[in-house]
Amino acid sequence: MDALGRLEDLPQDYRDALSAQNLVPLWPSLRALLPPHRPAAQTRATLWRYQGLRPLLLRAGELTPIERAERRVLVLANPGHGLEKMQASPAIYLGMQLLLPGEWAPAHRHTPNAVRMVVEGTGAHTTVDGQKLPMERGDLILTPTGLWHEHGHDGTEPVVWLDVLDLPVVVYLEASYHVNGSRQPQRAPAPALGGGLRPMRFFERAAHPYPLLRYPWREARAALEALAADAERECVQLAYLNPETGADALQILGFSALMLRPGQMLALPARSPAAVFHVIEGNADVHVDGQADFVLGEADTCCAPGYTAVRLANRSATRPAFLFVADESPLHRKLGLYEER
Ligand code: GTQ
Repeated sequence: MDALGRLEDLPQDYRDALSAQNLVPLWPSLRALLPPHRPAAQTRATLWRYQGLRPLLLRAGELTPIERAERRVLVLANPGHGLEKMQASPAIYLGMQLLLPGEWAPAHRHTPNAVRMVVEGTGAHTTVDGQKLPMERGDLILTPTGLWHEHGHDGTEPVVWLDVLDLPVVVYLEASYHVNGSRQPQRAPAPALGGGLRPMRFFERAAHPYPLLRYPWREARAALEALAADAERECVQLAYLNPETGADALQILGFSALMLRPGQMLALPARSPAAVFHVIEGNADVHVDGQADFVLGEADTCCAPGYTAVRLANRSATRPAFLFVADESPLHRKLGLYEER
């Protein structure tokens, strides 16, 4: 088949006439828009080492008071997209946020959804929709779209957490905005949910579309260890779900916790969504097919583009490894684009 015509093949007066009427010929760009067999990804397999970013984040604590930052965050940006885009993948934004003892990150709400994965320190808390949620290492805390949230810190050491937002896709949709608010009145904590039981009153359905906002690591870790006791089970992984609906915890990005047994290797199929891996405990090797071999230590974070096979390995012979995984699969499934190869 003949190669498609190029822009340069067209006479300049014709190109100028098109531009003057905001028209563009398709054929010179057709192959770039619709490449053969697999997408052309800008997302590059990228590793962000905690030991590298931590001193810079603490220095931000000295350089910029919280009042001048609102959220003191260093963004984990993917160079394939350009650092200024501040995105890890097409739909995932990652940031490491620092809150120092006594600091207060004031209330706001915004259209993008956020989650926090607590990396280090104790004594901080996030108040989401009036519920004060303690932040302990490894906890996953949801800040769904539109809910008020503010962060405080009653402890004595710096607290750091990983923010995961669907910001890039919300920005792309020109739907990203925020509203500032004042300190939220605190409501009683949400009733405990467990074993499929929830307190109720006759004639009243829970109105809250997000009934569970905090997933304590203590519970997730114990559940992973219980799953791992079944030696037949190859993939020891738990999805963070909405306990009332059984759907993904949030609408756009998906979240899970994964355990690698000592010495375990786990081959993940190439899937259309991009994914992020963050080590909660232990060490993990992450091989991104044809792109990268990363060795992740505790609190390290990496991303892998979509349509790419990934191999995870725990080289420790004695210690399990625990990973937090964020991916774009809810979005891909809703759009009918989800694929496994
Ligand atoms: O903590 O509310 O990393 O609004 C980016 C935007 C964190 C937050 C981020 C935010 C927040």
